[in-house]
Amino acid sequence: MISSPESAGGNMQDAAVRVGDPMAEKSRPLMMSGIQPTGALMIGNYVGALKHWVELQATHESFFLLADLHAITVPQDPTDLQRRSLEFVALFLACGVDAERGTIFLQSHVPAHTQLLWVLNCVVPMGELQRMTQFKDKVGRNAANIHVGLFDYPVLMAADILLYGADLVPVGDDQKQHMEFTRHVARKFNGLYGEVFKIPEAYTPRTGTRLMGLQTPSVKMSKSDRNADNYVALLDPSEVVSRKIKTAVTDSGSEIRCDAAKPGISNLITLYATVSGEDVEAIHNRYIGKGYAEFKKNLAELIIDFLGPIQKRYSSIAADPVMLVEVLQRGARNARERSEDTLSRVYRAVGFIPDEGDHRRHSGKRWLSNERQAYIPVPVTPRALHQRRSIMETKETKDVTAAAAAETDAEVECMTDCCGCCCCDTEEECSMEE
Ligand code: AQP
Repeated sequence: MISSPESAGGNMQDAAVRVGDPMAEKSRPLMMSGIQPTGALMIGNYVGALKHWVELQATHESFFLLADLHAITVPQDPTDLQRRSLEFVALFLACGVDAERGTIFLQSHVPAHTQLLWVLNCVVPMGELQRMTQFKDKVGRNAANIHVGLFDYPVLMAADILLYGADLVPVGDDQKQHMEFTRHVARKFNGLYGEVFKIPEAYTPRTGTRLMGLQTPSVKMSKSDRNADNYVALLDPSEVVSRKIKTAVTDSGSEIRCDAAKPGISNLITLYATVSGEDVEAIHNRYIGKGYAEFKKNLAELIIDFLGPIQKRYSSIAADPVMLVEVLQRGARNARERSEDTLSRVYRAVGFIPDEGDHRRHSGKRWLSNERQAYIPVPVTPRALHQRRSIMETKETKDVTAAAAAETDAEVECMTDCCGCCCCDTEEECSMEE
């Protein structure tokens, strides 16, 4: 069975690191993940993200991002966006995310995200962004409203992750390409300016990481799908869940078996396996000789049983908006502290003069308006120096520039063909052009 809020509480009791011990927190690996406050938080988001947040918070220092800056890459009603942001925080807590142990925060409360975005924008070639699957997909869905924000989305996501020095990023299968892009941008920046960013790993367990639409199983289940029958929302009442599962698209025939030629029933079996924790093979065996109607009835019951405790906890948590705002304020303070540290290293690496706050952070001393104090040395590797010279196209580095251009072309080529050389560690891992 997928973790319920109760089982999440159990993990908390057993965990070796106790709340309120900041030094112990910082010695753990760091997990960073985010969700946009768009649409209705649904079971795909739980399976692809929240479930892992709850599991990993016991072993990782955790940053949970409510990506409201990302949310406005598609038009949002301002009142709805505010309401939904608080609703999502309440749902995170109801699902077992622990605001004492981890940091839950709003992206718009932490200016370093957009500040780093700008620096990374000056490193990322346009061509790489044009090839992003989600960009192409969203352009298809919002042909009348294609703007720079939508295009730049993966760079902001890279900034979100790199600011916190994340070791691990739990994402659904749909976000693997953006994760690979983030790793690529980090390597590129480090190559140019020195080892500033940690290279994060995506965390995407194999089973059930991409649920598909109930009515359109060829398209991934999405929380802002215009057709609400395509997903099961975490707050759907029981009768709505029953109806959505009952009317979910199945395929011709009656066999309950995963098959590439039967995306409808395969998706429902994946959903069943994820919610029950059972093997797909065990489900196949149990339903031999049984029909779609019985299978769907059992699946609906399973989901209703799973959602029940979450909805109950949500009702009491959502009744206390003051507490929710406090969670976000505390989260913003933590996130600002951590992210400003990285941003100041980035700024120094690219050659910006440190400001007063930056100076204090690095030397612990009071800022004096003395020019010498402004120049905090930037650690530079010979390789970074070499690459930067090649970009600046000085006379003596003309040949180097040509070599770097050829390398960039090869890199772009690699992304086009998705061959698993420069933009990925292994061919299997490469998802730049899924
Ligand atoms: N169908 C899915 N199956 C598994 N995991 C999924 N996720 C989303 N859909 C599925 C995971 O949930 C998190 C939500 O990320 P997001 O809000 O940043 O945006 P998204 O990936 O674009 O998710 P949606 O649900 O499709 O949102 P809308 O419709 O608003 O764009 C991510 O970890 C994602 O992998």
